Amino acid sequence: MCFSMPSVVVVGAQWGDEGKGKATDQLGNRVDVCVRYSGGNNAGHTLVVDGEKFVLHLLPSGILNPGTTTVIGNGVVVDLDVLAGELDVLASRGVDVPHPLISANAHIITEYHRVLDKVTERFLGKRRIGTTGRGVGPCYSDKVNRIGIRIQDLLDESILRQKVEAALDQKNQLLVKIYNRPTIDPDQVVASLLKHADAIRPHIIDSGRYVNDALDEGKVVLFEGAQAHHLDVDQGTYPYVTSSNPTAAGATTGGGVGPTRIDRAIGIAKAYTTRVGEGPFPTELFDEDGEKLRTVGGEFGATTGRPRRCGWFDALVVEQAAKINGFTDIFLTKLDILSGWDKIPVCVAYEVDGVRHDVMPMTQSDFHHAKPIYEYLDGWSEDISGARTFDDLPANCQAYVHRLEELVGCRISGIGVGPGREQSVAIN
Ligand code: 2SA
Ligand code: GDP
Ligand code: MG
Repeated sequence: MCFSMPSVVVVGAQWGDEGKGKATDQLGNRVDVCVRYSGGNNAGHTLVVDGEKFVLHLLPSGILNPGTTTVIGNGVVVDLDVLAGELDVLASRGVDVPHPLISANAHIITEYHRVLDKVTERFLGKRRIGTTGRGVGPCYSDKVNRIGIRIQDLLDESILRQKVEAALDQKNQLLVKIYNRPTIDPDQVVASLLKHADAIRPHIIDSGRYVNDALDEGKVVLFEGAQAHHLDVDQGTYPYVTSSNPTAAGATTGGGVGPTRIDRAIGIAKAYTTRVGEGPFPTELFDEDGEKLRTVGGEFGATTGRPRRCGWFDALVVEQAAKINGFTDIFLTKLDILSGWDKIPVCVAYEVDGVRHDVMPMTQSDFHHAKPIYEYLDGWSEDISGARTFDDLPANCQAYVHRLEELVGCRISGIGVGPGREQSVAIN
């Protein structure tokens, strides 16, 4: 991937797990500051460095690059136990990384958020969202309800206590009366948060000022998205979405910068499609092709281990993401997984109740009825994992990339041909 811009945002173009972690890590040696701007430890970002695999949930994916300072932005929700655990795991593997800087305004996921996430999903039954159960939705709800706990509250025990008590007032009634669960003790919650205060305190920053100052000094800043466009609470397949804004626009609110400060938006798109959790997915496969994609692609949740739903590339899904996020270019991942099919179907339109749609329909009802209309592209049999230039790719593989480019209306500037940091093809 060529990289000539001072600030860039990396956004998932489908329903997540496109390989954002790898792309972020790969850009790392040219990045001074890497900022996670949305989501929490629902994310699972996989990096493979010198054959060693790391799955990061909360730590920004730039953390393994020695020259990169990492920031957990104000738009992130932070589970302090998970943060400490991730740093411990890296240390136990002999990977010495500096503690990330953390926004004073980032919100904290507490025990009651985790409990509420799980009991709500159980309560919803067939109408469940299929969340990761990490407390992310309830934490963002409290943020919007103005009863959230923020990182800066760790600096003032009496404020922290008051806020936890206020937040638990209603929740304890809900837990007992609606969900038939025991109440949660505010003192215990406060103690579980305060045990992290000493470790966190030196790293708390005004992240908006920090990132803008870095840009003023000419530093290269990368904003790392979690989840993806179609899981965005505003732009995605609502209600089957996460509770934050993973889109490029989310990098402004969640990273604390104005829109004029981001020069480039890279969409990360998988060469086929996956989704984990509930919600519509027009190209989903229920046959042996779906099973083959899952097995060969290793499509299992990087956080929960859940099998991912698999299907063919849906050009309408990626075209929509490219348009709304203003992608300057796309990095196409996992093309190596498509070696070995005679024909590769690509969804080029939908049929909805007898009507053809060339772009994603406006309404949820139509999208739920969308049936894919496929174009069948010629496949290739060669193993492409060793390719490093576009010319190394078989002709049919090159044609697949060019056709996707045409369909989504955006330049493909790089291709992933394996999980390793070096397994990429840059296209100039
Ligand atoms: P939540 O937990 O409230 O954010 O769940 C709401 C929906 O968002 C989906 N979601 C994800 N989809 C893909 N990947 C995610 N991260 C993990 C991974 C997922 C895993 O990297 O594999 O391990 O299961 C992620 N996080 C949230 C979720 O499935 C719901 O549809
Ligand atoms: P993220 O959430 O977008 O960072 O993606 P995940 O880490 O959840 O899932 C992507 C998976 O694909 C991980 O196991 C990566 O190691 C792997 N991966 C990323 N890019 C490629 C690629 O180009 N080829 C192959 N074979 N695997 C890849
Ligand atoms: Mg993931």
